[in-house]
Amino acid sequence: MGRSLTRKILEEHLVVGEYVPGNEIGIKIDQTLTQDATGTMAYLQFEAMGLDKVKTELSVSYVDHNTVQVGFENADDHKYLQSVAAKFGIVYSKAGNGICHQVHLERFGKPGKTMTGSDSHTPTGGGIGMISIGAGGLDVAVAMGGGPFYITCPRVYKINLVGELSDWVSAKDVVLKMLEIFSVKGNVGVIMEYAGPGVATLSVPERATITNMGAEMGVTTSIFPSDEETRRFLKAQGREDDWTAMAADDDAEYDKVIDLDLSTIEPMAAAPHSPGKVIKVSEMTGTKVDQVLVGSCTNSSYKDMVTVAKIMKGKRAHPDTSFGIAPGSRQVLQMIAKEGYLADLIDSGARVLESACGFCIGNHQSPKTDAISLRTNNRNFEGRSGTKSAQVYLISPEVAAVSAVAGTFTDPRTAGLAFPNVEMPDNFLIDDSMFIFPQDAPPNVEVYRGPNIGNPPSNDRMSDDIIGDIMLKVGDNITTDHIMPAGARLKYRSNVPKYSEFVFEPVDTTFPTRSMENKEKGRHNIIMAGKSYGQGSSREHAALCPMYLGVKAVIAKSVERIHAANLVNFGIVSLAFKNEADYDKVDQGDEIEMPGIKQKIMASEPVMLVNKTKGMELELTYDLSDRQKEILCEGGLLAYTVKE
Ligand code: MIC
Ligand code: SF4
Repeated sequence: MGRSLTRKILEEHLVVGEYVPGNEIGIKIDQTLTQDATGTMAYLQFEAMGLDKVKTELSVSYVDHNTVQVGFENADDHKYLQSVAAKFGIVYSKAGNGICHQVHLERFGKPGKTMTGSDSHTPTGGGIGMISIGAGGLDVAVAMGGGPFYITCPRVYKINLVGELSDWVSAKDVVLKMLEIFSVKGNVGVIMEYAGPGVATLSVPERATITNMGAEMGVTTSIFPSDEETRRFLKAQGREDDWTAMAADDDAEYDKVIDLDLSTIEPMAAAPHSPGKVIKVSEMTGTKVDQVLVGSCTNSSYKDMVTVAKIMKGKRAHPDTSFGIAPGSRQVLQMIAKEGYLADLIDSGARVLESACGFCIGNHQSPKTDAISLRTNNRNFEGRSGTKSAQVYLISPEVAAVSAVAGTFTDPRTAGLAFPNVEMPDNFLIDDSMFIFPQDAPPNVEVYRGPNIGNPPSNDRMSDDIIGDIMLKVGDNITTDHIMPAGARLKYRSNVPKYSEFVFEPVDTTFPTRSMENKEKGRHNIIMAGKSYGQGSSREHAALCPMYLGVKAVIAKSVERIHAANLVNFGIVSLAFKNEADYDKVDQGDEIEMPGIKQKIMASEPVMLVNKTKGMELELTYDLSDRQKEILCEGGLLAYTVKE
């Protein structure tokens, strides 16, 4: 039996374990990326490891999330990141150079390589044929230090693409269709491998739109083969030498195969408040829209922006609709400026936003109360836009543009417009002057630390028993945006004590004070949750800040992959009820004991939860590798790594 493309790349990089789906394996990482909102912690942790230089082929530090710079904090962080990059041999991408995933695809992505990045949309790199996986900052720091990166050896699904997209239907609609099929949960431990004749009809940035939003399905990553189209893209980026052909064997084995006929897909949208609530745009036509925003790492490529410009040319955004565009990279911005498309967009009334994450992370452009906002990004969790009552729909650039003109939700197929056929350029504009490349033998670089930057707090070694209280009980689908909000709070990412004041802010503002008080009494804090806890972002602060507040355990029906790894990395035990219905037998405020938990976990024995308040005992389970058990015992990955 032949091998899938996923298996080929993973086997070539395998350093720990055996390629058996479900097993924990360690792989060698060729490239890493970080962004500023997770990067400061990742580099503080890297510094704590005491190495002189990164050991990867390439590590890039992007500044794209916190570029609003209200107050000194963000700018201080940028300076810290720049100095640390120079010291440890990391490429630094200055603020204004663009969104990490878009820029990395343009300038550094290489077929057949492995990458991990401290951002959940790192799978964007799958569009160019890489195994590119999102992780917490600490895992990325370990990979920068040359340590293996651990994942569950995946089950691989083949998505066999056939046919061709109709006019006005684009890559965003393909991935929304995928979300309709696979939903946002139940896909942990899976890699989606795209194949089939339909692949050749999609350009690399279109493929990247599809792999980018694989993150919303909760998969480990998604990947496309590297073919002639990939070569064409790399050649146009002046990097043809980086190209290699990569594909699965014809007789490759897969855990599941589904056919997706591109010609049957229609313009789609994800309705509030989940990327998994997929509907057809035609169901919404006529609904008034208050805001339309085009950008983010999902849909901000040259092709996306030119498509929007061609639709908007000679027209105007509706007077009642605020219309903004954020090109994904400086390359895209420079090209659309030089080719006149930017002028068409400005003429149409577009607000030109910085090439950065911006609106996608709720850093600005929060819509009005109860607004209907149409956005080309990938997440529409409640409140993520900065306005709790806003109804955010995720749509394609084509739907965005026609709806901005009409002022209502519009199916582009019925808008009576000529289809803007945008060709991929033969040559992209190449100007790498906003990267700062490290010198081979850097002079003594002094690392800059502003007053907002503090060393990450450490955890104690795991205690023998957990004796404490259920401090919070939440339901299904709690995202990391619920646990550790970004937006206006993003500027405290480098200051854990301050940022911890906002843990669970959208759910229960009393959580931090209650938890701190309980911790000071010497009791342990426990969180209880339903299904798919910790979905969304890779932000390790969603584990690090609860750790700081004394959280020792999370009992959930299920935890999403990156968050589960982050919990272990910060010494928080993640448990589940043996009998899921026991979730209803424990309430917030209940006094809990887990006697001998440390010894039981080390001996792979079941853990008992003694509910002192209700006078009952319930059995808990856990799914931890031997390595993860050791990490928990040490109180987290940093202590474990430094000890090794
Ligand atoms: C996001 O889209 O939620 C973010 C902001 O890019 C996060 C990273 C972060 O919280 O810094 C992600 O996707 O991992
Ligand atoms: Fe930035 Fe949004 Fe992409 Fe996250 S999803 S990396 S915030 S553009």
